[in-house]
Amino acid sequence: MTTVSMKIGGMTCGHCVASVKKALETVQGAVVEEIAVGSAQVRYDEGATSVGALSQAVEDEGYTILFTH
Ligand SMILES: [Cu+2]
Repeated sequence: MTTVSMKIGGMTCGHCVASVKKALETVQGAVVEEIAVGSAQVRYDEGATSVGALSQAVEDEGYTILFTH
């Protein structure tokens, strides 16, 4: 398992937090460890998913990945 921190644009409120959390949790192999307005920390199985797939799930909800590390 690996952890990635994401800075996310477009999140403004608790609804956004819930939407991003749900989007990340639907990615197989991903566990949301921390989430707040503008950021998320996700632990994930490298054999099941990738930072690219996690980022795509967030962007599909209408938010922007500013950077990951
Ligand atoms: Cu919101």
